[in-house]
Amino acid sequence: MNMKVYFAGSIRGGRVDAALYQKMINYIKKTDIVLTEHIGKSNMSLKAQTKETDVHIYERDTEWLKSCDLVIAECTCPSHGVGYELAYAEAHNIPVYIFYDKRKSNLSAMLNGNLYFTIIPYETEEEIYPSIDVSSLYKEVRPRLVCLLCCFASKTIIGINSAFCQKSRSVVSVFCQQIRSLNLQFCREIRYFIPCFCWKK
Ligand code: 6IA
Repeated sequence: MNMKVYFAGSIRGGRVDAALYQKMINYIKKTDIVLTEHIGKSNMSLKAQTKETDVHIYERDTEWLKSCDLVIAECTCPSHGVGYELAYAEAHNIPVYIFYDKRKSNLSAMLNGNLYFTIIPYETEEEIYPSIDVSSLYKEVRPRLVCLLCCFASKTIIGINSAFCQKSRSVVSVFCQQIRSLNLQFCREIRYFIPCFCWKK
C-alpha cells in the first residue's frame, strides 16, 4: 500500500519496550513506509543532548507528523513525547491507532477517553500483528471522517439554534428551550453513537 506511517514509542520515557517497537516497525515495513525507524533501535543514546539538537528533533518530527498518513503508537511505557505527538496528530486530523499491553499498564484517561483515538489493547504480542495491518487500519478512515463531519454539524446546529433562541426569546422562550434541549440530546447521542459504530465496524 505504501502508506507513510509515523511510529511513536517511548524514548526518554523509558526503553523497556524497544525490542517490541523494532518488531512492530519491521512488520509495518513489509507493506508500508515507516518514517520513524529509529524508534526501535536498541543502541539509541539516551544521554542529555543540547538544546539545539532537541530543537532539530522537534522540528523534524513535527514535519514528519504533518506529512504522514497515519500514526501508530505503542503506549505501554508512558512518555511525554508520545502524548504530545498524539495530540499533535489529532490537531492535524491524522488518524491515530494506540496499542498497549493491558496486563502491564493503565492507559491515561486522556487517551482512553478521547473518542478520536482508536485504542487497541492486547495481552500477547501475537495479538498485535493481525490488528496492525495498515491497509485494514486505513479503511477505518472514511467512517471516522463521517464521524468528524457529524460532530461539526451538531456543533453548527447548536450554534444556529442558540442564536435563533436569543433573538426570539421574549416571544417563544419556552418553545425554544424545549427545542434546544431536544437538539442537545440529539447531538449528544449522535456524537457518541457514530464513533462507537465506527469502532465496531
Ligand atoms: O518523551 P520521549 O522521549 O519518550 O518521546 C518519544 C517520542 O518523541 C517518540 O515517538 C519520537 O518520535 C519523539 N522523539 C523523542 N526523542 C527523539 C529523538 N532523539 N529522535 C527522534 N524522535 C524523538 C532523542 C535521542 C535522545 C534521547 C538523545
